[in-house]
Amino acid sequence: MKLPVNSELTASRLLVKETQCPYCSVQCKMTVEALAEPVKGEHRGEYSVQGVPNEASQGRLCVKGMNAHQHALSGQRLLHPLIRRNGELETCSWEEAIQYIVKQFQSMKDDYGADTIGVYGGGSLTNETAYLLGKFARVAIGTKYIDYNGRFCMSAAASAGSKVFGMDRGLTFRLSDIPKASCIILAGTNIAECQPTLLPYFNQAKENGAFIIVIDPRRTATAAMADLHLQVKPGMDALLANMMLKVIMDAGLVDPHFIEDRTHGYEQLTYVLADLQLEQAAAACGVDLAQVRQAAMAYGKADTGMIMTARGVEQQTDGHLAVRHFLNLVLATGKIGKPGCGYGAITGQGNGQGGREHGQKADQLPGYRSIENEADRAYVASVWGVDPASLPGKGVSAYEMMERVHNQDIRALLVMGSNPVVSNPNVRLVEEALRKLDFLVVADMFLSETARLADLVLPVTAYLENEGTLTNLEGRVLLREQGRPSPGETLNDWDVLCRIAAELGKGTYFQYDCAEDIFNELRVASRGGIADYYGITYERLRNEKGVYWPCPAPGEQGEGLLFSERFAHPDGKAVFTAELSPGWNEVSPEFPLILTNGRVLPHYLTGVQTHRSAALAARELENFVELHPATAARNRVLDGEWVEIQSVYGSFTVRARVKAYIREDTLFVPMHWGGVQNVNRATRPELDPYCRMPGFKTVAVTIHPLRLVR
Ligand SMILES: Nc1nc2c(c(=O)[nH]1)N[C@H]1C(S)=C(S)[C@@H](COP(=O)(O)OP(=O)(O)OC[C@H]3O[C@@H](n4cnc5c(=O)[nH]c(N)nc54)[C@H](O)[C@@H]3O)O[C@H]1N2
Ligand SMILES: Nc1nc2c(c(=O)[nH]1)N[C@H]1C(S)=C(S)[C@@H](COP(=O)(O)OP(=O)(O)OC[C@H]3O[C@@H](n4cnc5c(=O)[nH]c(N)nc54)[C@H](O)[C@@H]3O)O[C@H]1N2
Ligand code: SF4
Ligand SMILES: [Mo]
Repeated sequence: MKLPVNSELTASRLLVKETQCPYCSVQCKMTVEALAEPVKGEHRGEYSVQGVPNEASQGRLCVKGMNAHQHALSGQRLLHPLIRRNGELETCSWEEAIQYIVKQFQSMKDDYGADTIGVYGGGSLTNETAYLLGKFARVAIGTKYIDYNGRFCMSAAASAGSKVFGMDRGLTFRLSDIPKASCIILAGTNIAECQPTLLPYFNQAKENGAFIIVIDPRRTATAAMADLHLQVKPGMDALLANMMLKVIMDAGLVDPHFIEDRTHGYEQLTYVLADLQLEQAAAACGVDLAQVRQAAMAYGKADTGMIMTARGVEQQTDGHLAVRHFLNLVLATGKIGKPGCGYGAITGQGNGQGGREHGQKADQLPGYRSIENEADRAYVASVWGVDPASLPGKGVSAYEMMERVHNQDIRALLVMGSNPVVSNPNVRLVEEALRKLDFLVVADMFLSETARLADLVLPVTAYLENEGTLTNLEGRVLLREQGRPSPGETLNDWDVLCRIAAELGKGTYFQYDCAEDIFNELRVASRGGIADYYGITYERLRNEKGVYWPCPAPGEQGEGLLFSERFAHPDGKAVFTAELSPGWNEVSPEFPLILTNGRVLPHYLTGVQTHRSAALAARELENFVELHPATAARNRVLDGEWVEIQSVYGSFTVRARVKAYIREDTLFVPMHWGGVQNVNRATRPELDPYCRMPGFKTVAVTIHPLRLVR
C-alpha cells in the first residue's frame, strides 16, 4: 500500500489554545502547547498539556486526555484522499474523490433507489456534523438508512429515560450535586477507568458519609471504593433491581406522596413484585441475599440518593427494561428532582449526548423529534425548506443496517466517525457484509480497520483542528474552538458533506461558511423539541463556558437539575414499569462460561486513536482476558499464556490474566483491539426488542490454552 509521507503535519505549528479532550463524555478542557517543535528524523517534539478549570472536571485530566495530542500529531494521520485502484489505496485529489462519490451515489439511486445507500455516523462527531449528517442522508441522498454507533452505547438508557421520564438527558442532576448524595448505586459503570476525572465527586460524597454500592461482576477500580460490592452474574441486573425494590416495599421505605403526586402505574408493579421469591432470585443473580437487603435498605433509608447505570446494565438484550427497573427504584423512593438525588446514565463518547439528539438516528429528526410524527416532519421540513413528503421514513438500527448490507439491500455506505468492522457484535458477518458493498467510503483521521476495506477514504480534521459544539454527559453544551490549522488536505466532516451535497445538486440546502452557521440552523431545527438548543449561541458558549439544554430562549439559563416540579411527559408524571425480564442465562455444557467485555483506562473504543499515541499504547500493548484462578485451573490456563475463546459465533485469541477479581463463571475481555484479538468475533447479534441495543455484555463461551503439546 502506497501512503504519502506526512511531512505537512510536522510543519504546522501547534497553537497554545484551549481545547477539549476527544475521548469520553466528561469533555475535560485543556491547553496544548508545543515546547519544542518536532524535527523530522530527530525527535517527535515536546508538548505540555494542562487541564483548564471547567464545571465538569474542574481542571483535572486523565491519562488519555494528557496524551490525546499524540494521535492527532501522529505521522499516521491521513492527509490526502485515498482511492482504490487495482486493489490498492492510492492518493487522489479531493476533486476526484467527490466526483467518484457522486457518480457512485447517483448511479446507485438511478439503478436501485436511494434506499440502497446507507449512512453510518458516530458519537464523536460534533453536534454540527451529527446534525448535518442526518440532514445529508434525508435531503442530499434521500435515504431512510442512517444510524450511528451510539445505538451500541446510549440506546437502552435513552429509550428508558424517554419512556419513564418523557426525556432522555444523561444526568438528571449536576455533577456538583454528587457529593450531596448519601447513598449512591453504581450499576455496570466503571467510572474509575471510564470517566476518571469524575472520581473526586464520589470521594467527596464518601467523605460526606455517603454509602456507595457498586454492582459489577468484577472487582473494578470503581468497586474498590465501594462500601458494598454486589458481584452480580452478567445479564441479571433487571432481577436484582426488582429484588431491591421488593425489599424496600416490604420495609415500608417507599415515598407514597411522590408516588401519588408524580407517577403512574405503581399499583400494577406491586402486584407483579408480590410473587417475587427473594431466595430464588438471589441464586439466579449469583449474589448473597443478605447483601442485596443491605444495599436496598441503605438506598431506601437514605434521605438523598442517586442511581447511575452504564453499559454493564444497558448492553444487554433486556437493557431497556433493566434500566427501567432501576428507574422504578428511583421513583418508588421519590429520589429525583432534588439536590443529591436523581438518575444518571453515564454517557460514553465525547458527544454521546449531543450525538443522540439531532437526527443521526434511524427514527429521529433534530431536537429529539420523531421522523414518524407528522408535526415533527412538517416543522423540520420547513426549517430545511423541503416538502415534508420528501423526507424518508424510519430506517433500521446500526447492526440491522449491517444485515441489510449483507443481504445487499444496501449497496453503498458512507461511514463517518466509526470503526464498525471492529465495534459491531458478530463482526464476522459485518466484515463479510462490508466486502460485499459496491461502494464503501470512510471519513476518518486514520486508516482504521474499516477504512482499510474502503473504496475511498476521506481524510478529516482531528479535535485540535475542527471547531464545533459537543454536549457532555450532564447535558451541558460546550464549544470546542479550533486549536491549529488543518494539516495536509484534511477537511472538516461538515465541509465534506457540503461538497458532496453540492455535486449532487443539493447545494442550496447546504450553504454554510463555518460550523457556527450550521449551529444556528440546528438551534432553529431543535426549537420547541425536547432537546431545545434555541437559546444557546456560540457567543454565550464563549462567555458562559457552557450552557445546559433544554434552553428554549437566549435569556434562559438551561436546567442543571431536572424534574424538580414535573416530568417531561405531557401530564408531567413519570411512569413505573411492571413488565419483568427473565434476564439472560444461556450457558450450556458446551459453552459453560459467560463472556463479558468493556474497557480499560488507557485505551478508547476500537483503539484507532489510542493505539497511535505512544504513551497510551505502551500501557496496554495487547488484548487479554481476565479470569478467576479457579476457572483458569479448571480450564488448564496459565497466567500470561495465549488462549482461544470461542462462542457459536466465532473465536478470538488473547493473553490470559488470572485474577481473583472476577466471578468464577465469567470472563472479561477489553474491546479495544481488532483482528484476531477482537472480542466481537465472539459476541452475539441478538438485539433488545425495544431499542435494538445488541447484547454485547453476555455470550456463552469456552476457553482453552493455545499451547504447543510437546
Ligand atoms: N478508558 C476508557 N474510557 C471510556 C471509553 C473507553 O473506551 N475507554 N469509552 C467511553 C464510552 S463510548 C462508553 S460507552 C463508556 C462506557 O463506560 P462503562 O459502561 O463504565 O464501561 P464498560 O467497561 O463497558 O462496562 C462497565 C462495567 O460493566 C461491567 N459489566 C459487565 N457485564 C455486566 C452486567 O451484566 N451487569 C453489570 N451490572 N455490570 C456488568 C463490566 O465488568 C465493567 O466494569 O466509557 C467511556 N469512557
Ligand atoms: N464488545 C463490545 N463492543 C462494543 C462495546 C462494548 O462495550 N463491548 N461498546 C460499544 C460502544 S458503547 C461504542 S460507543 C462503540 C464505539 O465503536 P466505534 O464506533 O467503532 O468507535 P471508535 O473506535 O471510536 O471509532 C471511531 C472512528 O472514527 C474516527 N474518528 C474519531 N473522531 C472523528 C471525527 O470527528 N470525524 C471522523 N470522521 N472520524 C472520527 C476514529 O479515528 C475511529 O476510526 O463500540 C461498541 N462496541
Ligand atoms: S478521557 Fe474523559 S476523563 Fe479523561 S481527560 Fe478525556 S474527557 Fe477527561
Ligand atoms: Mo459508547
